[in-house]
Amino acid sequence: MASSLISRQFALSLQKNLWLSAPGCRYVSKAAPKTQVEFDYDGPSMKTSVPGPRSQALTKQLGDIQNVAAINFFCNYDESRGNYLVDVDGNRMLDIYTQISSIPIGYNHPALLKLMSNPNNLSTLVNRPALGILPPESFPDNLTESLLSVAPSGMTRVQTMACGSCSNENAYKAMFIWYRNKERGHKAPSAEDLSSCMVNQVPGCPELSILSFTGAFHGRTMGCLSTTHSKAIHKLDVPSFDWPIAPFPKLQYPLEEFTRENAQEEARCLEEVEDLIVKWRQKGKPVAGIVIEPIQAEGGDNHASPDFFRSLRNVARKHGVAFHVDEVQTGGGNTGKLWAHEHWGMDDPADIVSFSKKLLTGGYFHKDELQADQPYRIFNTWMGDPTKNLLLVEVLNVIRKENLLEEVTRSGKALQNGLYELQAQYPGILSRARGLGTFCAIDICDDATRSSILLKARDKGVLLGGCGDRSIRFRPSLVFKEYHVHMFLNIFNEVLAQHK
Ligand code: PSZ
Repeated sequence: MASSLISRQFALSLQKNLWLSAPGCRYVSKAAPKTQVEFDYDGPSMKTSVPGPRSQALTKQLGDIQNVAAINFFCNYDESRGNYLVDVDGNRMLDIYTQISSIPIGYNHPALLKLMSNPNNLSTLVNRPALGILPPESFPDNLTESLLSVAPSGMTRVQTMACGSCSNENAYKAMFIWYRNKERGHKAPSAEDLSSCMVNQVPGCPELSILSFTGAFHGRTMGCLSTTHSKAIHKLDVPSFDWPIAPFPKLQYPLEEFTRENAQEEARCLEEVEDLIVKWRQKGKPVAGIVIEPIQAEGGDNHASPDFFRSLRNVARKHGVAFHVDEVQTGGGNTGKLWAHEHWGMDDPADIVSFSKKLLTGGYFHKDELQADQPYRIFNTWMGDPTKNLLLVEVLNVIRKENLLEEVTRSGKALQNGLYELQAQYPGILSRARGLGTFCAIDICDDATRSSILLKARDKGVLLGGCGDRSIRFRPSLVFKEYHVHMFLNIFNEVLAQHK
């Protein structure tokens, strides 16, 4: 099947461009020439409104088995290519949401199809190992070629995991274990430690905390959820740890125009972080770690300056608190760097950096000191999947060979400029355009208008996502070129014109 996909794509790339800018449209973004994206389609092509009849029938069928209220539509992953997701009704959409920001180099990239059709990789696909006890021979080399080749500055160790939430869950555990070992002077735990932990009591289960920020999203599992504060529905009815929550800076955009006001706001938040660390120590629930996203994604694409993060990292160091940077959504290249924290320009940016999504496997990098002192303290059956590392090696090769981070920076500029222009043209609808690379967002006047814009854009063949109370976020894959940006801007303009 994989090889038939490869041969078919050449035929598909010859298909006629079905997308045209609407006549009479005031704003027409200048078309950039299409560059070598040979595995891509030429534009959206819509046959039905979305979800179409086949999607609706499948939703009904699945509805007898699961809750389907969140399902948008069903997909045809065989036919999807590059920047285009094809649905089961034959609609082909320009995908600027990419499976919640988790497709690194587009759908069915030829390099990945080739890799998966190589018979030498079959046993990796078929036999999923319990990695913590029985890894395959190729595993150390594979980690070196994939994740370690992009390790954040100062980190030489990585632990793979299955998803973003379980990466953060285990990163929190690593911070607690590190903190208690420090407190015990690296001595063996006492008999009381060992017996009390068996019944969820102190001192074995200590009163420690993780400091997080208002608006943060770090996952929905039990531990992570105590540090997630983006939407009530994520948290409702689930018991939570009583841990400190510091204010995340509320900045004014464009950032360059409000440097003084924003610096003041960031200083206020940093002060609050230090206050909380002191207060929670006094309260008997010391902060063992701080967790933060380089750009708060689910919470509404909230930015903070490199200065803020550098100072925060120093606050953590000063108080003996671990610093965990959650790059689950920001990692993988969308910001124009493989890791968003690279924009801070630090040699020692963090103690732990967690990832998932575009990195295909979950996991976290960590400093040597954050390695658990004994086996089975950070452990579960799968602890990642070597198939994903195999794919990641190839993804990183493509990123390097095709200079995709430079491309992202270029497309990002075009996207940001286009959003500024549209914002000037539709001041009643759009505000607060912001972004780093193609990791962009814009606010819509209210939630109802946002929903209507998202649906109309989808019916015109553009897939976007929301975040925060009223933002639209842009999360294309790394093969989203300037050509695609202009195609998107023209369609978006048509949609906005209908809302004026
Ligand atoms: O609704 C949801 O559950 C969503 S929508 C987007 C996400 C989750 N993102 C996942 C995420 C993240 O953005 C950050 C910064 N940290 C952790 C996670 C959790 O990753 P997963 O979903 O793989 O468990």
